[in-house]
Amino acid sequence: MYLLYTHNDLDGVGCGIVARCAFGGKVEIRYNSVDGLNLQVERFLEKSRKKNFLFITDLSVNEANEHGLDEFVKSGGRVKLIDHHKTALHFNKYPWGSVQVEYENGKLASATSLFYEYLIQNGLLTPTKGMDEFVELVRQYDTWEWEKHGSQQAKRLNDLFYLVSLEEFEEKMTERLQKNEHFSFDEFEEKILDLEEEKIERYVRRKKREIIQTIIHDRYVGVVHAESYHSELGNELGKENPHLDYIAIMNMGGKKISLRTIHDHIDVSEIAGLYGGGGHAKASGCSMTKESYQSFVAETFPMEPIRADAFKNTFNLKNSVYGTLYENRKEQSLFIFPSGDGWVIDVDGEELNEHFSKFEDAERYAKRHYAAWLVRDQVYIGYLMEHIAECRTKA
Ligand SMILES: [Mn+2]
Repeated sequence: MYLLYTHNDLDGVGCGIVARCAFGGKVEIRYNSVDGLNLQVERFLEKSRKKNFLFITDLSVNEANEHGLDEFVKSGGRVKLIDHHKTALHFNKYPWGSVQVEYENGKLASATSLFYEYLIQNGLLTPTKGMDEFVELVRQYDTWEWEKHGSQQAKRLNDLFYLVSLEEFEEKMTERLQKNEHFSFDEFEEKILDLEEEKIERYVRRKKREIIQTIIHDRYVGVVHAESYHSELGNELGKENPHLDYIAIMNMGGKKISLRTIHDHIDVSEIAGLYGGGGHAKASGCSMTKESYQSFVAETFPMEPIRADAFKNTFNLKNSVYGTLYENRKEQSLFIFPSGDGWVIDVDGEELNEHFSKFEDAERYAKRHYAAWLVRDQVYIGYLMEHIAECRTKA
């Protein structure tokens, strides 16, 4: 009998699906949260079932279990831990550990792709085209590569995973991979995925109006409250507000915080680490502690959300030689205009000392320090008219 203890996300369940394809009913699969795995392994070690072969994928164990498993293997037990998180690399010192973050060609690995290859190499599974395609979609989703290559199929696979129950997903996909030559969605799935996409779009649009800008630990943060669609939100809000270092998503009911960034110079796993959490450089999370509640929730509660830039303008445009107008919640007017060989910012009639070589840098400054947004044409024209009038009176 085989046992598989794996993660309860798409990559973890992808491992479950290839295990089903390889072992059929001869594998017992347990899907775990990051915290749940250690309990599961403790129980396994208590029983110390040497007849079974234990696979652990997409997750790693704590120190006590690490030693426990090593003792178990030394006394004849069979274990294989396969993971792709860089925080698990130290398991490679054990003959039963196999952790690989990326392939030789520079592509990032996922637990499903590593486990699939392991099963093939050990003669436990015969690869098929359909399985290759499925595993690649899981890998692209889990490593964020789908974003770069715009692989909607990978994104939709993950959406579908959350639309049906975990058990149903495992069963359906296993059956499909065993039957069909190529991997694809059926007509009904395509339909519900289209509906889901529209729903996410509406949700994200609403959340764009709720984002609060603040500074925590010297980083500019966009704080938003949301129960679901964290990756879509983190991505969309991050792209819409590139002046923010990262986006923090509050799940009050679950008492959890998700952190997302689109920037390469920010590592949100370090920020999550400050509050006892962790994860990847671009996506991480932590529990909501008293301390993080204070900074992210209590202190931002009285603040007003920032507005999105006006997007239908024909006159008040970014990078304009006539100047570009911004405003903020304090009703300050920020006018960015070219001066000399660069750009300067005028705040309520006072020119700032800072000089910027690019418009984008000036705008970033205005958005970070003043939480400002691009105003509509109407406001811009009013501002210009007023200033012309002022010039006339002075003359
Ligand atoms: Mn993974």
